[in-house]
Amino acid sequence: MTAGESHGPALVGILTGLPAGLRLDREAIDIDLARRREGYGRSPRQQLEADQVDVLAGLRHGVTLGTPLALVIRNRDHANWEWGMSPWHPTGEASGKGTSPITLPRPGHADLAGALKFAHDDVRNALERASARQTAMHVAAGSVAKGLLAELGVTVSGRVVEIGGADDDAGWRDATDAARTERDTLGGVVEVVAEGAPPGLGSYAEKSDRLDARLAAALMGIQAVKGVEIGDGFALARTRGSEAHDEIEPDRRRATNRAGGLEAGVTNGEPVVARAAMKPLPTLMRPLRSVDLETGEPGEALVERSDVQAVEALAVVAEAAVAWELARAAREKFGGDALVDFVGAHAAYLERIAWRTP
Ligand code: EPS
Repeated sequence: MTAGESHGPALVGILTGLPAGLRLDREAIDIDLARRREGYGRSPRQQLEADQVDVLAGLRHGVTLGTPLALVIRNRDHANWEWGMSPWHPTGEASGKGTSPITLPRPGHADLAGALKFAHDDVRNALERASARQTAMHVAAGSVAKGLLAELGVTVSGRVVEIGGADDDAGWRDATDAARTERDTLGGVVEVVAEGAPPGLGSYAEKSDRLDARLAAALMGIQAVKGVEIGDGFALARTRGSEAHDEIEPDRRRATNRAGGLEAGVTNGEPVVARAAMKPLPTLMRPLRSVDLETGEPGEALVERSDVQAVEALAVVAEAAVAWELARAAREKFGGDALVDFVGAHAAYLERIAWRTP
């Protein structure tokens, strides 16, 4: 569970279900948080934030206690919004950012639907929580999940596939530069691969147990994601069965992995492969048509500092989302209050199915 507004005092996360005895790697969490900020298309906001995690509960001397782990990441930018985003009724003269209400919703952001749904007169009350700023906490949680998965020999890594239709590093930069010059934004595609997951994570007992469904929900839950596919996904719909499925070799491994490591919502021992498609970001420096919610007059949507594209950040955030879901599935399968029980159950299971991780 997380809480936090983009320009409020802090992002908060409470992580439950971790076994006792897991040593957290503080540096690894900071590295993941820095990776999320580093993309070429990010806004100046990213130089402002330090994104360091403080732990408030659930950890002693760097080791989990098997109790809820409480994390906080403070928003440095809040200093510029102290009056505008004050949790309590602000005192003194209005100063800094966020002091006047926003009434011109941006197409593509939470602005209009959020203002209508929650009866907000100021669109800021909707956009602050919907903002992708909260992905910083999701990355911290994903980093913890990766630490747990590492105990089972599972690794998870995300990468950019496309930005603005370009599929190599130089093309991404050119496309980002062009969009910046034209005061426009871009989207893209990322891929996450998890290696070393044993067969048998997830289930087909109920549709909500299916790990592919859970991964899709986790990825679709990330801001600006409009499409998700597992393995060859949509391309499979255009092939024949004889070309679509991954034949089983004598050692029970597969020569191909079109299924993306998931059959019937259960891992099959091959790498888990998921892709997510991100739409172009909705805050445009050349704004689209909108309507003033106060006067009903046509107008131009809100313009404020934003990213040109955040696809590199999505690769890190998607990696965290996949790690979190895999860790949850592993906890369901192997249980255990203490890490030693969890790891032991995994080892016993691998022995029963005579499965060796590569
Ligand atoms: C975002 C708008 C921008 C992004 C933000 C997501 O915020 P700001 O207006 O403060 O520059 O920078 O992302 C982050 C702050 C972050 O840490 O990822 C939005 O509207 O979703």
